[in-house]
Amino acid sequence: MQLDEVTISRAILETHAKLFSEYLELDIAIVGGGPSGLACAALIAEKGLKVGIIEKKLSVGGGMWGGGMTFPRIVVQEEGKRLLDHFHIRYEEYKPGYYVASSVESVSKLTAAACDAGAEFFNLTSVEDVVIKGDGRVSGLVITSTPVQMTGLHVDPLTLSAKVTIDATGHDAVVAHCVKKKGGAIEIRGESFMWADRAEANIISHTKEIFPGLIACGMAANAVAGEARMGAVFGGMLLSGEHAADLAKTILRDRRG
Ligand code: 48H
Repeated sequence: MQLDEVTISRAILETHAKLFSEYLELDIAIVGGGPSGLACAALIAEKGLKVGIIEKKLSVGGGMWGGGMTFPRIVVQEEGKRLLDHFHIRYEEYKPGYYVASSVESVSKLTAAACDAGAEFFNLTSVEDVVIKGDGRVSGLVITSTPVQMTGLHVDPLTLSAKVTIDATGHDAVVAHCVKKKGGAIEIRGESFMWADRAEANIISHTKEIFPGLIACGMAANAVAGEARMGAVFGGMLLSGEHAADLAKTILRDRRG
């Protein structure tokens, strides 16, 4: 078979343009493809909802790739072990209740699970603002190409709509800040000191709808709530992703009535 360069280019352009156009209207927009966003995406998409993950960087995985201080291992506590099992992530028990997994395997299997469940990825895409109209809820996202953002070129963004948005942008809680910057009533307390036990115990209660249509998930949930950080223990990230998925489903169901 002879390959034609223009056909290769057209294959990429036409298929992605079609997908992108289709995914401009989402059930759930997940901003940030770190561990909490990936877990959330996989667990919502498994239920047949239309989920898009918008990730600013070239690769998803966020702060999980590097494990603890570049040692590519993560710790997951007892409560999160069932999610390691769910995503087929292998682990060894270091001490009772402390499970250690490869950070690379963890990111890869979470990503594969999200793909297999039907979530779509939009990488190199940065969220820079939100859509809030008369009903007062976050109903969409303003997105731009990360290279455009990085170079500071004056190029106008595009917009997508989402029934529910999940802020899974980690320490920076970017979407929450977008809402607050334009006068939305969100109190962002900022992350507190390292206290792993406390941070992990409280992350589920902080994973909630922080503004109509917007759920804070993962490290963003603790950052908004003024909660402690936890270092390289990741059970809370997976459990927060799971909880955000359940909340999003409930919001959609309640809105349908
Ligand atoms: C699109 C964006 C934007 C934007 C950022 O940081 P993450 O890994 O987030 P979590 O919450 O899933 O996991 C946190 C964990 O990695 C961590 O940092 C821990 C446990 N720290 C503890 C401690 O003590 O330090 O991923 C967030 C993702 C990244 O991939 C960003 O690139 C992406 O969000 N992102 N995507 N538009 N504007 N901003």
